[in-house]
Amino acid sequence: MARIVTVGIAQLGPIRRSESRQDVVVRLLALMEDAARMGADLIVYPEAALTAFFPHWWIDDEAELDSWFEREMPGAATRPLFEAARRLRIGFHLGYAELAVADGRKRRFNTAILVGKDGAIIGKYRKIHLPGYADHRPEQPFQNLEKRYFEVGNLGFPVWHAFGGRVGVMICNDRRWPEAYRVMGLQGVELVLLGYNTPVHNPAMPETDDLTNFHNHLSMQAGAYQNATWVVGVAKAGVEEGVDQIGQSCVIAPSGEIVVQCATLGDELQVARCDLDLCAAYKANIFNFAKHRRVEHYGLIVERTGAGDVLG
Ligand code: CDT
Repeated sequence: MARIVTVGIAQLGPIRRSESRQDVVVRLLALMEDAARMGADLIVYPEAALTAFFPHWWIDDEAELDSWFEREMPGAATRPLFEAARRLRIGFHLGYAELAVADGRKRRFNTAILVGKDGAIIGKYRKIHLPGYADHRPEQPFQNLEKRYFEVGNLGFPVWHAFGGRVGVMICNDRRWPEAYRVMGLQGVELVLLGYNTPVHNPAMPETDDLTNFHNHLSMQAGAYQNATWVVGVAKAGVEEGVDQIGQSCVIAPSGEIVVQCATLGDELQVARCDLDLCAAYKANIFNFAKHRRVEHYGLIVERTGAGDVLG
């Protein structure tokens, strides 16, 4: 019997700097209600889905910086999402900026969680590949300060048993790195979820601006095919506080083909029926890692990840 997971991709349009968490959650809930009506098992929201993407501007004041982060999950503003998930029997993926306090020290991460149909958190991922820089570059039209505001994630690339399959989470820039998919592929991943905030313009490499949409799909389609997995990529799109961000949210099959894609740059829901069993033929044949990978000939030092023996 086919293992179908019906996935809703909940693309968001821009979020204003002044928009409250409560107002954003109203938008997220409207998309969740629609997704549930359309039979979705799971709805996927973008990276940093609760606020405008604040790494695009310089913040000096620590209290102001803290105000962009969630100290608890669920918190007062996000609890309605967890309650609705339980009521509607729908899981969700949510990206947010996380402020954790450990040994009296503040730690900031770019985080995403996977929540089950019972409203309980299944797992958490903290972004590993942080783009940009930590210094102020006021000459640029906008900043890319993830290296200033976030620590590198410390949870590896976990894959969880969920929604009848093996589900992994990465965040935005991770999708450009083949090893992010491969570490999950080696754990048998069947469904990769990711959100992104991707400006059309790259101030460091403006000559590639025309290729931003192409590189988005190129990275995710290659990751899906080469690791025999579904990939779900969801954007925060449109012009947000002067930064023009791409859309193109989509669901990609293990064949590498896009099966569903958003058509706008605003809040938009699309739904795809993902048959996890489609992964099996690719995993058993062209990308049968145990049979065909030849790591011992690659000349690499390969490390264990802590998530199990990923070379198994
Ligand atoms: N949020 C995030 O990671 N954005 C980056 C922008 C990089 S600029 C090329 C991304 O990889 O989409």
